Amino acid sequence: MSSLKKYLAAVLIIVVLFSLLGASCGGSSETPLGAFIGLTGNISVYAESQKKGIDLAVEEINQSGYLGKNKTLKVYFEDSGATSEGATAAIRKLIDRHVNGLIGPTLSSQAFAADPLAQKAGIPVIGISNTVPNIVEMGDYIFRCSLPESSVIFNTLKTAADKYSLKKISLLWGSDQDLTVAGHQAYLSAAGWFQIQVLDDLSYKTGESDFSSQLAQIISQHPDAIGVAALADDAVKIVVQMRALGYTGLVLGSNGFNSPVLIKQAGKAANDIIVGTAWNKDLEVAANQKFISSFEKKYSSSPDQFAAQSYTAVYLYAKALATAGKSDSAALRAALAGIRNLATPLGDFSFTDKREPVCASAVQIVRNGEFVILK
Ligand code: 1QQ
Repeated sequence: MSSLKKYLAAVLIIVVLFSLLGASCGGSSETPLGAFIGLTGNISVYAESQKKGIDLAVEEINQSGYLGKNKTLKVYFEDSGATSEGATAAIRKLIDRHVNGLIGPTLSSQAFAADPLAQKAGIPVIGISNTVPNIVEMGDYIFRCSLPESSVIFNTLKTAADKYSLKKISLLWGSDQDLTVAGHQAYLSAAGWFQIQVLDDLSYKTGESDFSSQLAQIISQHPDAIGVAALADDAVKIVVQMRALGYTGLVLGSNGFNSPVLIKQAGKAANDIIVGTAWNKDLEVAANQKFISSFEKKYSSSPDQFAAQSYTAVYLYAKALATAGKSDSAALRAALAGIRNLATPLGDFSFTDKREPVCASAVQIVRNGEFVILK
């Protein structure tokens, strides 16, 4: 080898060594995460907010140097639509991309189909709007920061019953979706617990758009409130039709009601809807007030529960990355499982030993086109 070649080879080796050393000693690194949410279809009202919450959190974390010098996050998005097949296709793409952590999916029914793939791949997944029982039980890589309907609806009925002396209610629910079946089940058990009589217990199927026969039957029995387990698009039709039939009383909602889009689309018919939530703008903690003002600044609109939960999920990953000091999926999983009392827009957030969320919750009522806390 000529001395020039030797010299060039030596320079090359030194450059490679320095770059390797740089990467392992605080050089720049970007942790890839994946979000699979229903950006199209009838659940896009939720997923659009979820995407905004994620984008805002990523921007804040990367700009503030939260993860340390030159360490950043990137979230890849895959649209799941509203189906289980869509969710499994979307999660597969993200697993193939070798993301270190996952966020989503929007619906519980999608989580039942897709989360086992994350478990099998050994990649943690945080549900941001899955409220049906038995989600996290599918495996130790599965977490959620969304409160289960069983506890939220229990609180909703208790708060409403105390405030309005409810003695008898009727229920209307979607019989072919996991979350509406779970919402119905939660209302039945809570009503049993508080000794509230259930007069009519009627269901509908996805795709139905005329609810007048069920509603006429329910209204004829004069319940003190009507409990409805439905996604926002059905919920809008149901409340508009019940008001058109002359019902002016209380409506008890479920997690699908937690979108301001429902209030916008149902207009005056939405007044006196009561719904339990994991997040409210009036939660007076610093992390929430900061979230609300940054959100309003970035998007010129107000956040909702779905944005607050997705934003929180990104911070949960950031906290886990900062604690673990490494970004492989197993280390992330372990660090997530150890999170206790993290200040978030959902209040002080912890995971239980079973990877369920512990955070604030509230019961809201729609007054003059706005969710306000029911006291
Ligand atoms: C679930 C839900 C939905 C309302 C989220 C959009 O709570 O599927 O569990």
